[in-house]
Amino acid sequence: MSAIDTVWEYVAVAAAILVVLGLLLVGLLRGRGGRAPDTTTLDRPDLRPPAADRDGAVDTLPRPADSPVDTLPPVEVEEPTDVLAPEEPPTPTLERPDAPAGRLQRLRARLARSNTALGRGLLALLSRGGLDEEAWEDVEDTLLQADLGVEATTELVDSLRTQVKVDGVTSEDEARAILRTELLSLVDPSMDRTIASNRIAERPAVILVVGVNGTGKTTTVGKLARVMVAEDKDVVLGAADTFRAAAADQLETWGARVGVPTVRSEKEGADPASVAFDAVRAGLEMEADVVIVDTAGRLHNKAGLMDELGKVKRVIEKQSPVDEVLLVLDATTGQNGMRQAEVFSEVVGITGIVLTKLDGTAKGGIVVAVQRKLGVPVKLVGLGEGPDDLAPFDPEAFVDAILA
Ligand SMILES: Nc1nc2c(ncn2[C@@H]2O[C@H](COP(=O)(O)OP(=O)(O)O)[C@@H](O)[C@H]2O)c(=O)[nH]1
Ligand SMILES: [Mg+2]
Repeated sequence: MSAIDTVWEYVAVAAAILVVLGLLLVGLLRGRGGRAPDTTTLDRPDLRPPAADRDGAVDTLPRPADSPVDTLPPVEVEEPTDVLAPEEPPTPTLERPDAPAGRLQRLRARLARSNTALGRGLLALLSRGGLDEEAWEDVEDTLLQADLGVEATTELVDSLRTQVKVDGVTSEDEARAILRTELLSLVDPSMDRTIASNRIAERPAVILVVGVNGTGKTTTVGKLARVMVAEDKDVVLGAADTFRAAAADQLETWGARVGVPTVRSEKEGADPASVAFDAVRAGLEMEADVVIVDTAGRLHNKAGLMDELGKVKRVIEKQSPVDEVLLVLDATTGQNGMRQAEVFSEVVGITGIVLTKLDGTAKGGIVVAVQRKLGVPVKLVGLGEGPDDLAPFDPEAFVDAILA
């Protein structure tokens, strides 16, 4: 065989290899193009917990692994692990709320910050000793600015004047001691601030939460559910603010985080009274410890308010008494909030006040003013937007925070 022949043989073999490679490549590309549509019909694993899981409350849980599946480019069937691997395990982990007992301590600094204006101002004035008329007027102004109200301010100033005259106050410590006693008696530690949250005669306690829009009702219901979960109570929430679907979603999210079911209507504008009724019935059936019902606050006049809240309460009472009606008030709204409080208390009997946003105001005096006006105690205070920023109101801790 000549050298030329050998070269031709090599060329022929190389050409054959090239042809085979080319065919393989075409086949591969075809296969890819042809099979790609199949991949979009790949069954996505159902990541949601079983439907039986509490009225779909879990639907609103954040699902961090959601996006990879939807945005992945088509992938060959041969490599399904790429599609399935990034998913989270299906069971959501529930949060463990802080125990309420330790909270006021933790939140004290925050409360103190907002009220230093009041405490510092008063202490500075009083410890000067030998106050003249002008200085007493300053004391009065400081108290009025803190929303203590005219009546309580007059009482407090009269009493302080007497004591300063009798005892003679020259140091900040003496001033603090007198102020502490006086403020504490104004806040009235003798009031019963417990909240109905235990089963009563074989049925859950029922709490109705009312107040004007934006005061913090839904947030408070969510935080309160956490307080009760931390105390090992079985809680059911009722989303009777049916005006916007978002309101029920908001409540449901709060509940889902701590494994508390929310009874709601999927229909915007559903009858709030019937949602409240269903929530209480669910609480009875589930043998819950407490049912907390959130309401709407969009009511513009007293007649509308009376109609809606009155009906919610009456309809609930067809199957269970309402044990607690909590009025939520925004501490930053001052005298405006006081007027709202009066209207609400005329429409439904209020058993307790929740004062929210106390972290954002130096007007802590509103505690005293609103208790006097309505004759019911402040039971809870909101001290921030965090999930555990709700504390049982403790008069001594409150006064100490003001004078810190
Ligand atoms: N800083 C602060 N914000 C609060 C507090 N309570 C509620 N909020 C905020 O007030 C706004 C209105 O609350 P929401 O519960 O929706 O009010 P609702 O309309 O009465 O149900 C939200 O942005 C809350 O985060 C609080 O104690 N402190
Ligand atoms: Mg709300």
